[in-house]
Amino acid sequence: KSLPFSLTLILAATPSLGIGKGGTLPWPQLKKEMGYFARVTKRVPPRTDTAEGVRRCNAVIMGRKTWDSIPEKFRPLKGRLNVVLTRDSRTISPIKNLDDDAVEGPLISPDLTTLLHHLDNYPNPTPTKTQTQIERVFVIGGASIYKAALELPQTDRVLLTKIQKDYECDTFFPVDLDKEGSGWRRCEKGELEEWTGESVDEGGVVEGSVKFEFCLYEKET
Ligand code: FOL
Repeated sequence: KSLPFSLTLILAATPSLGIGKGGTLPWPQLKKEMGYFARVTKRVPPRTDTAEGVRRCNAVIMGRKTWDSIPEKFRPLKGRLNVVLTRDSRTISPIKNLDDDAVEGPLISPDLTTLLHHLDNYPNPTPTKTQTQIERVFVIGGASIYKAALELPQTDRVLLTKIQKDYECDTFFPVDLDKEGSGWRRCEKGELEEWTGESVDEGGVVEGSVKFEFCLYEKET
């Protein structure tokens, strides 16, 4: 991935910004919400300049606890380069070349800053087999990784799903994006649709007894 690049946070949160409980999501499975997450993180933007024959995919960056929270059958998350941040590199290898056959990984990195340096050097220290171009880079949690990412100038976008029901939580998103002076601006529906490639309902989505709304925020310049 070449400089400059940006980071997009993606999360779902309750009205009190709860994102987790006991190592998992606070709410019972929301299929439409999870489907949105999967589609948006997989979808690559329309091709502009890239040559034919270059594989393009997005990357998802997560902390080790978030990795653990993903059901084994779903990880690594398919069709995306998975990067797991952990300080415990004893069992796992350092970041490796992206031109492997299986793009998913996971790759391991000790922290976000180190990882971003590695991404800068992509693609292809040694151009061999299939070239892989990383398109969008998503930060998928949890709380400490969101917090670290929010402090970086590269982080300029947040895809927040507002779950309009309270659940007991023990983990929270660190910033209230709607607060005056937060430095974040909520985008119009059309901007969200254009960036994500999704079409969203103005009134939100209902799943069982739960209502939620897909939102996009951009950092104010
Ligand atoms: N962002 C949003 N909007 N919703 C979330 O639930 C969410 N979850 C995480 C990060 N950002 C999020 C972290 N937790 C899977 C499970 C937990 C998880 C993230 C992803 C997962 O299994 N994803 C599969 C979908 C499986 C399915 O279709 O049920 C995937 O392929 O993405």
